[in-house]
Amino acid sequence: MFRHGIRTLLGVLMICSLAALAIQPAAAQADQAGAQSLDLPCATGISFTMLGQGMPQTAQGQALVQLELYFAPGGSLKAHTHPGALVVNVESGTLGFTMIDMQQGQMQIYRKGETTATPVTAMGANQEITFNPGDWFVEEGMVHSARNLGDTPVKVLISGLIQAGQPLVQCAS
Ligand SMILES: [Cu+2]
Repeated sequence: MFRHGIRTLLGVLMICSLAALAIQPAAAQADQAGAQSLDLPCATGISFTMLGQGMPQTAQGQALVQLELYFAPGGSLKAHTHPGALVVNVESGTLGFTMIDMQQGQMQIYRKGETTATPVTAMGANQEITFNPGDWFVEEGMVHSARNLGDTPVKVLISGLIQAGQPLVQCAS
């Protein structure tokens, strides 16, 4: 009788844990499996997976890189720069992006399905821009910050041409 009670309890626990797995966002969990966490003073809740990299002969001293970057809910990258130009494509979640100092850089923004860039003059410094899946942008040289605005993970696909041997993300002091 007692043993039967324990078996029933175990059965209930197993069903509960299966149900818990079923309600998790399966795609986001699977994509981030094996991701490396980005350990920098300006990074909170950020991880990444390197997808590929190479050294183009036509761009001496530059490395061509491709990676996926993940922002956990509440995750952010405070003021930082990159040592080159990046194309950033939002694959899932809602990303907030703030230009802090644009003096030496460039930024081009394309909304999902659009073939012409949104004029950057419409965006002031320290004004947060929202990006949704399908939106993409080119960023180069400026100081900026980014954060997850939603309660699901943000996944971005990044292709970059950066100075070889330099860290991809550099915290701005
Ligand atoms: Cu950045």
